[in-house]
Amino acid sequence: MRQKGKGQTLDFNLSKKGTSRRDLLKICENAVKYSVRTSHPYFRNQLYGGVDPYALAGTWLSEALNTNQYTFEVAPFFMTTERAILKKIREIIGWPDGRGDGIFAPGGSTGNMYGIVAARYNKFPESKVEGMFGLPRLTLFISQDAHYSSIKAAHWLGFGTKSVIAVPTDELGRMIPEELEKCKCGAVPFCVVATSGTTVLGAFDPLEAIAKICRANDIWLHVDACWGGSALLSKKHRHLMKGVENADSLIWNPHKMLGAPLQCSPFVIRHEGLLHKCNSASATYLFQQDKFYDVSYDTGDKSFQCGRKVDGFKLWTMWKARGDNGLEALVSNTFQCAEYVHELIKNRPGFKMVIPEVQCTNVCFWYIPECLRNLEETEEWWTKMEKVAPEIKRRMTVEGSLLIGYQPLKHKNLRNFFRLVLTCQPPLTTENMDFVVSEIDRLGRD
Ligand code: ABU
Repeated sequence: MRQKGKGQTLDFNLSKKGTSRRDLLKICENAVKYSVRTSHPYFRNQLYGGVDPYALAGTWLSEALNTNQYTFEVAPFFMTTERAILKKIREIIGWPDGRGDGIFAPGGSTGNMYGIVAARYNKFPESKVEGMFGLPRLTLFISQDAHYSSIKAAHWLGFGTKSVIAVPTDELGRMIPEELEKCKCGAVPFCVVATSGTTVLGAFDPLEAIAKICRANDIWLHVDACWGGSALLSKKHRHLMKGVENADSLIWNPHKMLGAPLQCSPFVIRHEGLLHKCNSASATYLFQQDKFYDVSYDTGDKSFQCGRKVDGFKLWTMWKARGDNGLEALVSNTFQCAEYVHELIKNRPGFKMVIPEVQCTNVCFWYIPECLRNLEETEEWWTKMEKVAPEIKRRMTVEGSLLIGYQPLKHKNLRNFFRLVLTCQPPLTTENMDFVVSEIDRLGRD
């Protein structure tokens, strides 16, 4: 496999003979040269970007120490830091004395699966042994704007994607509690996955109202806070997740807004003991109960994985370095930049907002080239408009000045629009926001 780079051919083949140090160095240089600079302030393409330097140092250290996060005997320091950071997260959620349990998951999709499995186990503990045999048909509720991982989980967990009901959302993309109430029909409802910070619009589902419905109907409430969970760190913004303390479980991705290196996905659960009962397989070569130390530090059996990377330490390092106040300042700055750019775009000719207010730190808008301005928004107009974002994206990718994503939102009948994603690293400024907007204007010229 040979790929042509600018002015040189890159050799990706592997051969019997090794490679000299000089050539290896060249390969390293090329890896850097041909990789996307995701830490550049204008990489705003995905729900991650930038890296926290303290967390990166933590990652380098744990990678170099190369251990496995399943038992205290091979990872005493990291098992202790994981325990500490999970407790801190539970405290911030508002669970009394930070009680509960948790585990770092390999990403948000798996974190949602942890919540759904726990919900099923909680209602039907026999499912661990019997699987779906003998169980009634189950129903899982998500919102229309929820992340697709719950649908994948329904397949992987064997109750099937037809058992997932997508509850309608309002104009901002938030689950409508009255619609959830109406949906609770037919099969046995066992879990609602509410979202704090939806992938595209950044909507926060109303957790308090949803929790009330869950409580009244004995339904587990799992919160997918992968994207928006960082709002909990900011006194000014944590109201977006009002009612979160009623959740039974929650997944958060500090590798998204907060800039922890990928991946960093703490899953937490309010019910002590359930995670272990639900997931344990009691491998006797790892989790002997007659060890000489406190085996509650051997948390690996709560996970569905065997080998597990040290993902908690990077977040612990960042938190230790910055403290609650430092993290709050970063999150608040990011929200402020989102509010600033929203106002800037709202009042600028050629830009049209998709939703009227900022919810999380994604800002969604259309760019209207001059030839399409001040015209009636007919079907023909929209057919032309939906080609604009892909073309501007092509131009920005080729120039390399900026990278932001676009997408349609079919269930809301929204044609291709831009989603500008703001994250905490590197800390953004209003000047950065001014540049993003004027650059889109420049790239979008007819
Ligand atoms: N896990 C959802 C992230 C996808 C995105 O960056 O848009």
